[in-house]
Amino acid sequence: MTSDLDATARDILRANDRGGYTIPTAGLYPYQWNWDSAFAAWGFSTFDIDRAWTELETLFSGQWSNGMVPHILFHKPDPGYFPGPEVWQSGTTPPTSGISQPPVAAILARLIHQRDPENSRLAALYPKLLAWHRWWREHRCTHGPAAVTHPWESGRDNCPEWDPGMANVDGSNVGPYTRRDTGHVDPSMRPKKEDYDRYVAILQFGRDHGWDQKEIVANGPFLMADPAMTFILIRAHRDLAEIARTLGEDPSEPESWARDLEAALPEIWNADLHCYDARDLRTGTFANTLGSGAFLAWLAGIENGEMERRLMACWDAVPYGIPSSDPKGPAFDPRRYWRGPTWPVVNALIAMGFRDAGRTAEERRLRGETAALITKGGFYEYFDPTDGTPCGGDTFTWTAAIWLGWASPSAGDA
Ligand code: 2M8
Repeated sequence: MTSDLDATARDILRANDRGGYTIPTAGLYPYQWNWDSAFAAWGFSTFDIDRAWTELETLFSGQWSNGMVPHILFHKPDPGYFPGPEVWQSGTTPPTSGISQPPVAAILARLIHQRDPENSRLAALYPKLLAWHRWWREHRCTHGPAAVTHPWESGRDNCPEWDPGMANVDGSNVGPYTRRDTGHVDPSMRPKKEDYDRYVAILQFGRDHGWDQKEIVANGPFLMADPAMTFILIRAHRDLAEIARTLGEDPSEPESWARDLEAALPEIWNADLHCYDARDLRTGTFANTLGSGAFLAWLAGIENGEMERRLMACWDAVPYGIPSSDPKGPAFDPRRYWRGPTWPVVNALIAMGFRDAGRTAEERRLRGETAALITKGGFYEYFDPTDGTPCGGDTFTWTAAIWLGWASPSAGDA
């Protein structure tokens, strides 16, 4: 069964296609973003499988020689976004940012390959995926759990989990700059100026050290263990191992990386919070805040009763989707970006965990709530989980993609 909304979602992907890559939404995000692009590929795979593979191939065209796949690829100059290529100074072709983003590509490439098992394009991507996952292992998992060196690397830019690490970043000397995001959407839905000053300060440290990964991890202004990144990596390493098996390659390396991350989970278990929690690796302090990071435990197949009671209470506190921070917590801000809103894209990842664990009721509930948001509000970037108000950018690529791949009735139960 297809619907008008399926047609609209396909139109959004086509309209945001810039020729081999898809921008998240015109105006606000005019370049190729890493995890947005992997979701775009999944969306394309429902109606144009060749275009899906091309999306992933273009993403990997930005891979650095050290294996990192950057969080933004600046294929064509666009003055509408800050910070652009002249600020990051990657020195690469195409110019890119200097940090990465959640490695969901292997998770989604596996799903795309299941739709197109005879296609050899996955085989060509495999060594690139493996090199990227090795980069995560060598440069972000040095302390046990996966760490991020910039809030933008997490993809959950201003979530409350980063507050303790950000408090120690000096943003007072970054010099003048002009934000562009607040010209595209309501500023009350965006990170604040003090956040941006610090984002720029962390960027400047990396750039001024030639994006030397060892230096950034050892002495950079921000280093926090991220439950979300840890869970995403566990899942992505396992899916990469499955891809390896399918291709007749040796799966042992990604399998061992997944096991090592699982063994490190006690380091991010916050017993007072009854959940996994972000932790400042410079000070050892927990964020003491329940956020999307904790919910992604389900994506990695991690379960325990104590955590589950806590997470379900948090979800039950709002009618629409999983909130990006605890609705009863002091930081909850239902329309300010990653400080409370529900994100269809995160809901889709959590639902993959539900589905794999045979938790049909939870998967259906989350799918139904996400579908209701999109049906009523449109293909927005994210939504207020208390009343469903659409927020941020409109005609958003990853919302259209997860509609086609998961939330639409036409995607089915399988
Ligand atoms: C948001 O992040 C960018 C910086 O990378 C921004 O606000 O300028 C986040 O929601 C991120 O997860 C997403 O990939 C990006 C594009 O949709 O926007």
